[in-house]
Amino acid sequence: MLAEELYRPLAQKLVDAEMNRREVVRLTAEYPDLTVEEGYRIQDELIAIKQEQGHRVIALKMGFTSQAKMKQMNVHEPIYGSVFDYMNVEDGVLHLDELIHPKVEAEIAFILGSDLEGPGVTGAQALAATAYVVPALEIIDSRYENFHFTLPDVLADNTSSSRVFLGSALHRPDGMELDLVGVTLSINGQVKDLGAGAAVLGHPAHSVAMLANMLSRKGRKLRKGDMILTGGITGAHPLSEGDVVTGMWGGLGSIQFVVTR
Ligand code: OOG
Ligand code: MG
Repeated sequence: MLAEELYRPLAQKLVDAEMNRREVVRLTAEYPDLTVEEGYRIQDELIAIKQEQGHRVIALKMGFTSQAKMKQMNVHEPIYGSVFDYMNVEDGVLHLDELIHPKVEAEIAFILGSDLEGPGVTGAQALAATAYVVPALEIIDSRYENFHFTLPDVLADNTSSSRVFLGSALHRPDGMELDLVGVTLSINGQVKDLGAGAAVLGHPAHSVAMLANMLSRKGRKLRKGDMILTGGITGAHPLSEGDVVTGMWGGLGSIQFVVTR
């Protein structure tokens, strides 16, 4: 069991790694018995540190909700983390100088129109509670060396949260078949990856339901107005200076950004 006094310093170590843009050795190298629960407790400390610094959570995110992501990172269990205000990029430019080894992945985000409280929330209930959906390109940037981690490590590291580009148009989900929405992810005009909403647990609304159910175990619930990133439909792709990245979603529009130093 991880000693009580270690949660804060381990969270601080990951906050520092992000701020200094320096990768660190995964926590399980030193603490091989770290559990999933302890990983979430370090994440809670990390969120508290950021909030003390004046940052605000703008979205929750699910991870490892598709085969593409689970296979790529060799983690086979859905996870959740937080996205902060400073991570939201609105000028279409990703600055490599601020990051370690960023990768991009295509997702669908939900914005709730009513509260959603587990346990036992279904995909249909999650969809009924959804006011809008919006496409998202998520930038993940593990603070760990070579992007190598185990499940407890990536939980402690706030699920590699780094940046997010959101589509500019909100779409009502009514009558939309989000499982059948096709997505392409292109870099410099070349399609690097593609998929459909169904890649995410059969339907991205299942990811929102799962999050509500996971949070209920901690006495938490999702609230009206909350935004949820439902997880990568595509695998994550590394980025280089000069790249022009384009995500296109059937019926939801597109997002483009450029990568600079
Ligand atoms: C962890 C974050 C996973 C997703 O959409 O599956 C994630 C990682 O892959 O580094 O954001
Ligand atoms: Mg993601």
